[in-house]
Amino acid sequence: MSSTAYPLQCTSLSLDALLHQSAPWKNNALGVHVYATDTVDIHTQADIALPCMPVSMPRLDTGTAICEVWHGSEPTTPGQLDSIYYRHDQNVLFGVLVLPEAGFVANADKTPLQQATESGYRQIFSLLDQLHYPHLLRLWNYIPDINAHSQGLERYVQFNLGRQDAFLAHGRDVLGNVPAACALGFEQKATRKECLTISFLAGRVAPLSIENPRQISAYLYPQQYGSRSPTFSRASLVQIGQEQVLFISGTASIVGHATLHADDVVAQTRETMTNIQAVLAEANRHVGKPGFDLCQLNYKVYIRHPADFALIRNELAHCVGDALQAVYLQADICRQDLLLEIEATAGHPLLNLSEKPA
Ligand code: 3EB
Repeated sequence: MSSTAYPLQCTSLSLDALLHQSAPWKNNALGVHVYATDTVDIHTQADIALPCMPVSMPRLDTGTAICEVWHGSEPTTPGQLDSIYYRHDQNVLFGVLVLPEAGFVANADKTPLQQATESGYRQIFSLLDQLHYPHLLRLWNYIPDINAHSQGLERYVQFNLGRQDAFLAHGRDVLGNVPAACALGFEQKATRKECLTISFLAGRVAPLSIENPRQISAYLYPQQYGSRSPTFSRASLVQIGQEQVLFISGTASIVGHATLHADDVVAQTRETMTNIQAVLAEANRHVGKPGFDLCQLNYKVYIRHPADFALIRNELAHCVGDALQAVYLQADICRQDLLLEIEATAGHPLLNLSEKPA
């Protein structure tokens, strides 16, 4: 945790600390991601007074919920547009949408999830236009039952259709200049309908979209993964004030466009880290020395089978070393044969004048 005056930071803390402890940066908070098994509580915690994205994913490294607060170095302004709750400062806009599919009726052309996705992304683009934050930096997409099929289509494919349609409808690039993202699934519970849940960071300076030379760009994946390719880049390098922030998208054991090591979770972990290393090397071509290093990143590790947790953590510690900072969540990955996905973030002063974060 740190309180240096960085223009964009993410601080992790418990729900209790978020609600009850005071910290100077709380005045500068933009919004929060809450990963917790029972997110019912969170919906009723109106006193958070922050855009809050509840994601119902169990944490595997400890039993407790984790809150990740995005904050800057100046007070923020709140607002709401349609389904989006947002806050912004001069540099960045953070927003959250929770979209029930029940609000949409299946028709001959589009499934409810596809419509919910398209509607959510259209709302995001309208907000960015209205508030003049034209550039999407990073998106987090959480999709109920991502691996299931409905109306003859895999639900992740439905999501990709709706997402790309919205990009095209707003005249946005679907090749090259696209934001960093992740797309994970969680279980639809019998007792409560989970919702398509999306959060995003947008800014005023265009990010640099980074690709991985070991992988085909996701926006060029062949049709076997769906008639519309996923609209995301492997990473985005963003300038925010005097800081550079690197958002590495969800990364998996994919080389070219194919999944490797379908039945070997340790090999998938190693391949994923080789991919992250390759993305870092690409990013570092655009960053002043010394550049980003594996041991500076904050990782989030999505694991399909909880029983694989220890194997994955050990392999990751082996790749990164003692400085490893990671949160581990149980989640569904968008391809059935992927056993894990890892995303990461790092900040870096543009000038070496600023203090280093603690
Ligand atoms: C992959 O590389 C793994 O659809 O937004 C990773 C990051 C993945 C983002 C998305 C999907 C997405 O294809 C899956």
